[in-house]
Amino acid sequence: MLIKSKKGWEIPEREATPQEIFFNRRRFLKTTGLVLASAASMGLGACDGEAEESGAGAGASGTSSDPTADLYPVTRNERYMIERELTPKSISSTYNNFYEFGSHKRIYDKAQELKIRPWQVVIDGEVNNPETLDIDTLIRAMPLEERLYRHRCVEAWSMTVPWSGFALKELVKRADPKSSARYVRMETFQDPDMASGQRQYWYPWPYVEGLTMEEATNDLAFMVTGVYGEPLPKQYGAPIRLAVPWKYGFKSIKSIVRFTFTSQRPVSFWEEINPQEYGFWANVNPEVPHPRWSQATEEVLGTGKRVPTQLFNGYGEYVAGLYKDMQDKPIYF
Ligand SMILES: Nc1nc2c(c(=O)[nH]1)N[C@H]1C(S)=C(S)[C@@H](COP(=O)(O)O)O[C@H]1N2
Ligand SMILES: [Mo]
Repeated sequence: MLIKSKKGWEIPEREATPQEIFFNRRRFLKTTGLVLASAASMGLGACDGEAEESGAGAGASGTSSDPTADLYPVTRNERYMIERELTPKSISSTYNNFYEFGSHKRIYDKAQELKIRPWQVVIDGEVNNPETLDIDTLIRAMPLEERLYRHRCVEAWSMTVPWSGFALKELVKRADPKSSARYVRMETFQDPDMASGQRQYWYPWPYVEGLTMEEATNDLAFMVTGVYGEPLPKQYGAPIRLAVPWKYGFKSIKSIVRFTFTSQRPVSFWEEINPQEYGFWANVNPEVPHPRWSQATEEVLGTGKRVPTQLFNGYGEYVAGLYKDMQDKPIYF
C-alpha cells in the first residue's frame, strides 16, 4: 500500500478537473474540433516563428492493429498522479516535435510513414548482457504501468499526458552494466527514404540523447510505449521513446533503436547543433533564460494560459539530489 504524501509538484491548480470531466471534454473537443489558440511560436534551432493551428481533430493514430494492443490500457501508478488537467489527445497528437518528419509542429500525418515493425532494439557497450531484441519481446518482458507526467518543451510550451511504459531502470537492470558505464547513450532510427526530415542533411542525424547512469536509474526516468491507454501513435515516437519530465522536452528522445552504455558523455543532437542553447543537462530552470527567450513561464497547450515554470518542472523532490554538487553552475546546462 502506498502512503500518499504531497509532493512538491502536486500543486493544486485551478485547471485541475476530475478524470471523468476530462474524458467528456475530450469527446467534446473531438467532435467539435478545436483550434489551438496561440501555441508557442518559438521553434528550436533553425525553425523560429512557426505558430501552428491544430484543427484536425484527434489526428491519425491507427494503433488498433499494433501487435501490443492487447497490453493496454495498463494499470496507473498512483504515485505519479498530478493535479493538472490532462492535455486532450486531439491536441498532443497534432502538435509534435519530430524533426525526422519536418522542422515544424504539424508532422503527425507525415509521421504515419514511420514503419514501426519489424523493430529491433540494440543494447550494447559496457554491459554484461548485450543483446539485440525484438521490440515486442522487450515490451512484453517489462512491467508496464501508466504515469501522468508533465512535459515542458524548451520552446516554453507544456502538456500533461498519461504515458504507458516501464521504468528505464528496468532496462538498465536487464543490461547489467559494468562499473565502467557512466552514461546511457540513446539513438533514434536513421532512414532518410522513410523520414523526409532526415534528408535535411545539415542536421547531425541520427538524433542522439544521453543520461548519466544516476539519471537513467532515477525512478522518474520512463520508457514510453503507449499513451492515453493505447500503443504509442507514431508521431509521439513509437514504438519506444524516453520521458524525463524534469528536463526540457528535447531530452526525451523518440523512436529509439539503440541503448549504448559508455564511459564517454554522449553529445546530443541539439547540443551538437548549438551547444550555447542546448546543453547536455537541460534541466528545467525558470531562472536561466534560453539565450533567445525567457523560461520563466510556459503556455499550457490547449488552455490558452501561461503558468509559471517550476524548477525541475516541479519534480525536484525526485531529482534535485542528483545535482547537489552542481549548485555553482546553472543547471540548465
Ligand atoms: N528523435 C526525436 N526525438 C525527439 C524530437 C525529435 O525531433 N526527434 N523532439 C524532441 C522535442 S524538442 C520534444 S518537445 C519532444 C516532443 O514530444 P511530443 O511530440 O510527443 O510532444 O520530443 C523530443 N524527442
Ligand atoms: Mo522540445
